[in-house]
Amino acid sequence: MTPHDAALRARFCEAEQGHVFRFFDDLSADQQATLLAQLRSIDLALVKRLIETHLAADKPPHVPLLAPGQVIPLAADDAARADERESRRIGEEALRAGRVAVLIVAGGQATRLGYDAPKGTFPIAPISGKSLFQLHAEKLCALGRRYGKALPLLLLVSPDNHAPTRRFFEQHGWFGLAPSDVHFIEQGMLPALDRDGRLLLAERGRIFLSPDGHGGVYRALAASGLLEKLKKRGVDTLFYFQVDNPLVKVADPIFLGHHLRQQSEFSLKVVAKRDAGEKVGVFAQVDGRPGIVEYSDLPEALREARDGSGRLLYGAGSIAIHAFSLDFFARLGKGTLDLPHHLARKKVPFVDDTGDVVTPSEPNGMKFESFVFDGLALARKTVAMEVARSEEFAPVKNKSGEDSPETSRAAQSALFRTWIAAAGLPVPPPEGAVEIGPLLALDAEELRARVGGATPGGPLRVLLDGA
Ligand code: UD2
Repeated sequence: MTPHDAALRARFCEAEQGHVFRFFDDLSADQQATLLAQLRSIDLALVKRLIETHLAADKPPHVPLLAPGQVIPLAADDAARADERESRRIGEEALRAGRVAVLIVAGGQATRLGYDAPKGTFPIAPISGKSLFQLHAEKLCALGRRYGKALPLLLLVSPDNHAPTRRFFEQHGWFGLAPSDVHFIEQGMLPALDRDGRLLLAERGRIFLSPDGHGGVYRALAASGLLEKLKKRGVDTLFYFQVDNPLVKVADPIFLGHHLRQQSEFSLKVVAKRDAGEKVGVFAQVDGRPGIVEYSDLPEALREARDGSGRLLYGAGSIAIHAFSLDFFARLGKGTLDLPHHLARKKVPFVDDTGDVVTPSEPNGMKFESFVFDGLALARKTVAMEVARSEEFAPVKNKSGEDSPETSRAAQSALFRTWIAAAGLPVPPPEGAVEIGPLLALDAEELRARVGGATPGGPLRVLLDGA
């Protein structure tokens, strides 16, 4: 052991984490090097803070004061529609000027879907079976074509799924994007702790680490050096979404317009929650600041509470689509404004004192993640805008049931059917799958402009990719 490594070991012992060296002397040189590298990446001061925050029994949890948030409702009258047109104009102007980059968070582990590859590679288009990544990338290509300016694509990946994600893009010719416009940003990893606040070993020579949450994107992006490059290129706005939603209107100009007109630093889209139990965070005032309260943190009574007209009082469900100013990202990325870490109790296989791997039947480990939306409280100005679920949100979360591949494909087909009707084309029967590729049309108006009035000769499959 070098003096440097001995000092590292001393630091871990001092922090009462010396057990991670329990099997060190029996490891091969390579295994020792791997373990030391992992240990060097662990921020012991943060581990100490996590223990103090989440394990100290004498600390009652903070109960925030909640009130419903202010949301721009769906445009329902002429004035609102005129305002929407003005926002669209401003948003389109920004897109034509190349001021917008797209950021997709795709570093998660897709555990609930039970899919053993990066979630973005999951086949989701109703007929072609195009992957989530392909649909998102094709939307970027179509936008670049429409506005005459390519949009840089930033992908948040984890050290676990970085290589397969990059390979997927390479193998598919980057889905038509310029490789120099696609940037992979690796997020950080955090250790899990047992009930006594001790780091868990996944193997004798390996600490259990997992991605640090999408809140890690602020720091990861700042550390990547990309923020400066984007700024030089004239980008000042980021359009953010989660990889799991094939219906996202990428770089929606109306949303971008509202965001820019109000000089917002952090904007978000919401939908009316399907029901009180839907697993989405809600937009609210939290201790007097805009925030999103995660579904698991919303007290039952508030989850069910309704206003005079019977609508859920906390019904503004976040669909995790945001616009950010680049400057806000830079400010948070400095790391001086710390986001909280949320705790999730999970079953974490671990090596016990005798060196055997134990697979627990009950949650034994505490995993920690920071959330990007906790940044809302730090934004100088925010805008929340309601959108129609049927047009913008059909996520793939679970293997079956709600928010599954089946419901997502059905929602895509249903939306495309409305576009076909609006274009004056014969509408396919409700039970069949329908698909309109992003390269043919990004929305109903574009479809109408391209094929409206024409009667397709064959089945609607001909509409698939006709770019
Ligand atoms: C998220 C929101 C929820 C709602 C819903 C809408 C959180 C905590 N909750 O729920 O309020 O808006 O989405 O669909 O976000 N990811 C990373 N790195 C990580 C962890 C996650 O990139 O370390 C990505 C992941 O790849 C996915 C997204 O973040 O694209 C959401 O993660 P999730 O599946 O944990 O969140 P979910 O669906 O429970």
